[in-house]
Amino acid sequence: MKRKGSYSVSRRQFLAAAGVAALAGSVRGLADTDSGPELRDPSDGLRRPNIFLAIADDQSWPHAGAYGDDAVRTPAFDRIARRGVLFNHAFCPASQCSPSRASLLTGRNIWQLEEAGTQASLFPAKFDVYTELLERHGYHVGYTGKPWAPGNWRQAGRKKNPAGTEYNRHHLKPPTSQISPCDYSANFADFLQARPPDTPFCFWFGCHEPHRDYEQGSGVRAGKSPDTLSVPPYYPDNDIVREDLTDYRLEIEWFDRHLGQMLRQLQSCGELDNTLIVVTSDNGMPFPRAKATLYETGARVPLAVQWQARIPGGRVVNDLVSFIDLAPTFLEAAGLPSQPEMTGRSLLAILTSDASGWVDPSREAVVLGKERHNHARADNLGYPTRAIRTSKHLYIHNLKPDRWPMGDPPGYYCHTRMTNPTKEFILAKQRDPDVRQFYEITYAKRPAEELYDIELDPDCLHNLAADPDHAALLAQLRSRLEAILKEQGDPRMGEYGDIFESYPYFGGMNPGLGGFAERGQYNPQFRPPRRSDP
Ligand SMILES: [Ca+2]
Repeated sequence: MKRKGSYSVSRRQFLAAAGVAALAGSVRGLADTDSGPELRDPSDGLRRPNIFLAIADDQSWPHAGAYGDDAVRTPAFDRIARRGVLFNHAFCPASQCSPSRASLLTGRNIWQLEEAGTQASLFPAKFDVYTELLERHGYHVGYTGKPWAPGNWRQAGRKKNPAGTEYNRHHLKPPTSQISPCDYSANFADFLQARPPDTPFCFWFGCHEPHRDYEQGSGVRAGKSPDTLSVPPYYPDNDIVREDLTDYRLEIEWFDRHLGQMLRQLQSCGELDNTLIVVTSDNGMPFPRAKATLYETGARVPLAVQWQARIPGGRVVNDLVSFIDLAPTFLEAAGLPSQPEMTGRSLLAILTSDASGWVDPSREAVVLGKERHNHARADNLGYPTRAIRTSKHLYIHNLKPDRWPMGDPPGYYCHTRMTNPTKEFILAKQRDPDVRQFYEITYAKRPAEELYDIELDPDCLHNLAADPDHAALLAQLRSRLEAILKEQGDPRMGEYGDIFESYPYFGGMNPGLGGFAERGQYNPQFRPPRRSDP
């Protein structure tokens, strides 16, 4: 076996992590010839792997070619899925940018992250992140595009963004007025050039797309057809919505194009084989009943993982996995000890097996949650909610059902003030009898409990919580969720759950909502009493 580079992982650790499956993966990788030049001999595998995370901003499952969506072209994602493992049931713990990214970085759920469990707040320095743990163990760590954001890490006592050192120097002329000018792949080249010799790297490609705004009509102007996509049943099927969904897909394609360029860069510098590549999205699409909800389009995200030197490819895995599993996976792959404060469990055993389908029987449920998103209600209140998603059902507990789920009318600013034609159409026509049903399911108030049969009702349209035939199941999922939350120390299960409402918000404040609206300040009304208080 040829070897090169530094060998920081012991042979024992390597064998434990990879097993005989590694060889099978290498052979399959070399046999796959769809990407040009022959890959280099991966038998130098005792080096610590590079860790490469590509994270889109607001892309739902199943909006990628590998999942069967013919209306979006994602050749780079699809290639990773073919050469690695495609996860069918991957979930972000919170359907929001910064809490979801904080969970990914720490391996903890949002109710275990204090301020960082809410959108655009602080990221307390006491929470270890995998990037810094790898950096302390000799990794070269950096990011391009969108890191942990939005939020304030400086005021929380951190010296740099939790995603690593910034590489955002290069810009290009983007194909639309609303796509970021960040030249992600040129910045990745910068990062690779800055790497000391024989040093493994950990890179975060945080694409700004397909987050809103979109240049309206850009998808059609780029040659995409709005006629082939399927419109979710909770939106009216009309030209406005189809155009919006087409513009969204164009931005997914921009993400994929840069991903493809970075894979070629990895290949040309000889690092493709020994890089653990993870491609996903921080939360679902920025549309009604998707982002900032715990329904399938909000919390279920694409996930494909490739590590040519170790992972047998060409597999589809149905286990339910969460972002909190990624940090433990990265640490184990790098040969670092597991961190007891991380709640997630490493996926490495699944990845290095040669199994498909449901691989680990214990992975049959994930828990999800959400606290405040944007400034969208009086007193800057959130819409706290928790959920458990099993292989068959989704149970959602809305903790404050008296509040408006997507923000107070008339603005419903949970989805910010950005241009959102689908939202604007539904709100403008909400009294129209043909549109009312869509308003009811996207913006109206929700009951305290929701229960959906995902196999029969993947769009989560038929709430079974009040159905007597499902009463036993409802009670079972309710108590199971509560037990997990209590075990994980969720403040919402205790006396001072409203502490989440006190956390500062550093995003834009919306005028006219009333009550507390101080940007970046704690709301004293919801701070729990100090221990010394009577
Ligand atoms: Ca996002």
